[in-house]
This record gives sequence, structure tokens and C-alpha cells, in this order.
Amino acid sequence: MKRIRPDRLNTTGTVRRARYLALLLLAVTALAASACSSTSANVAKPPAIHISTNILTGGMIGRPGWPKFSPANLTIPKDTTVVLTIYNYDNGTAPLTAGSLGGKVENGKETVNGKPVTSIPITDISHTFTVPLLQMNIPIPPAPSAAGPGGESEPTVVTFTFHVTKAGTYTWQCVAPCGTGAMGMGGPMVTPGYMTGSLTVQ
Ligand SMILES: [Cu+2]
Repeated sequence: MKRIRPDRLNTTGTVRRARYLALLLLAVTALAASACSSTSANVAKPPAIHISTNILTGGMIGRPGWPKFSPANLTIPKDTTVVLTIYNYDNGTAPLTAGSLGGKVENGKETVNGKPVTSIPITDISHTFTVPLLQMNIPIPPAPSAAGPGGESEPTVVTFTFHVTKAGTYTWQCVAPCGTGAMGMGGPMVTPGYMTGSLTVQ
């Protein structure tokens, strides 16, 4: 039997341990470097969350003059890319007053029937999904004009991609005068569940 001298065993062990530690250090440094680099392909982004809502005409819900977001209360996770799809079945317009900024897309990216837009002419607004506390605005053009028995059409499809970092419950409001009364600001405009509701970020 070959004898191994205890001092050699000890030396070999020390060298191995040192190599192992050096390799470990290298691996940890590489990991830290990749975690810090936002451009690294190795860093997985959390997948986008997809949610949707519909804008129904008053005729569709048996309450003429009362267009409605359905659902009107939405919940999303914070720190996540969210794609909100809005199907607008309402072919009516509710033009904004001259000089209004409600036609501008704010704090997110919008498409209308698949085409990117940065604003909608204020004369061609049907509704908006506006969250003042998040400086977020989604102007929504009307559905095409061919109307069904309840005033419904094929929907205009709006997508809005956004990201909220701060948790909370935010009120959204349609700012287009689509409601009742001389100014169009009554009825559904001031009734939660119709043209105002909540966006909960948690
Ligand atoms: Cu509206």
C-alpha cells in the first residue's frame, strides 16, 4: 500500500480549496455582473399582464343614455407591464372642448385597431380612460358606424401598455362629455361603475 505523507495531503487539500474558492468567487462575480446589467439577455423580465374591459352602449344594457365600462373596477399588479385592451362598442362621439388635452395619450403606449397612436383628434373622441393621479390618459375613438339594435357595432379595439410602480387604489374617469344633462357631464359620468371606477394596483 502506498503511503501518503500527511503534509502532502494537507498541501493538496489546501490547493484544492483555494482553487474551489477562486472559482466560486469568479462565479459569484459573474452572476452579480449579469444581474446589474439591464441589457443582459440572461435577465428575465416578468411577463406582461393582459386585462380587458368593454365600453357598452346604454342601449346594450337597457339603459339608454348610460354608456358603461364593463368591468369598471380593474386590479393590476404593481411593477409589472400591463396591457389593457378596451373594446369600444359605442359608435357615438362626445367631442372635447377646444384646447382640451384629453385627446393626448399619456403615460403609456396606445394602439387603435393595431396601429400605434399618440393622440386622437378631440372631435373624434368617444370616451377616455383617465387616471389623474397617475397622469395617465387613454383617448378612445368611437366604434364604426354600422349599429345593431342596441346601438352596438363591431368594437374599436384600443390597447394601452403601461406600468405602475406605486400600489394604491386610483380613480379613473371618462373626461369626454358622454353623459346626461346639457353639458353631458351628468348621469353615467358621475356614477361609479359607468364612466368612473377604480384601478387598484397591488
Ligand atoms: Cu365616456
